[in-house]
Amino acid sequence: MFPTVLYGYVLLPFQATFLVLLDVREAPVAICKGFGRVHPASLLEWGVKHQTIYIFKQPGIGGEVRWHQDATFFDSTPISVTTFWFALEDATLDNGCLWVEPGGHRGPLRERFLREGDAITMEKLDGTPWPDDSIAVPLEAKAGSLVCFHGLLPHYSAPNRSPVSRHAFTLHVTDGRTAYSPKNWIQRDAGLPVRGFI
Ligand SMILES: O=C(O)CCC(=O)C(=O)O
Ligand SMILES: [Fe+2]
Repeated sequence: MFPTVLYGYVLLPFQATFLVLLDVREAPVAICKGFGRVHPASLLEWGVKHQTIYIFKQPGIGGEVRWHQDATFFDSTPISVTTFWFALEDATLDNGCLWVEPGGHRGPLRERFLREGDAITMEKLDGTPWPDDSIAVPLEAKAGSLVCFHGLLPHYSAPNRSPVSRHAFTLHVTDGRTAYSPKNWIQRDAGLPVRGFI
């Protein structure tokens, strides 16, 4: 049941409070229009939110998030997941900001996380190695900034060994016109149906 604490994350069933606090309702729409990819028309119309997470990266103990692509966890046909990551506090090199591979969203999906009943597996799709850390670029972000990226973009974040926390709020959104895989980890039931922005 929600909320569930997972590796320093809290999965939130509702995010209206954050949307109001951050005044972000329009930002994702503008950005998705700009992407001009599978959902150019209107995120308000077509976007469906599958997961909202409050991420605590606490001072000194905040853990690493390894290289991954968000489409691994939010598969759809065609791939449409877009990540909206809001810095609730300044994210810096010291406290574990995001790192990404420039242009990496043009590469293949490497793996798919499958949930079938109680069984979870990672299906290998492509042998392309994760990028060398030396080519990654850091995305330092001031509190209140939005970092938005394609679901195929490889990204990671380093541990937080600093005395300063790095809290963030993230939305994973797919295009409601695509087929969301029934084997994705996050599934909604009638009691907690998937929702759009309106
Ligand atoms: O904030 C982080 O450390 C990782 C977040 C992430 O991978 C995501 O929001 O997709
Ligand atoms: Fe991610």
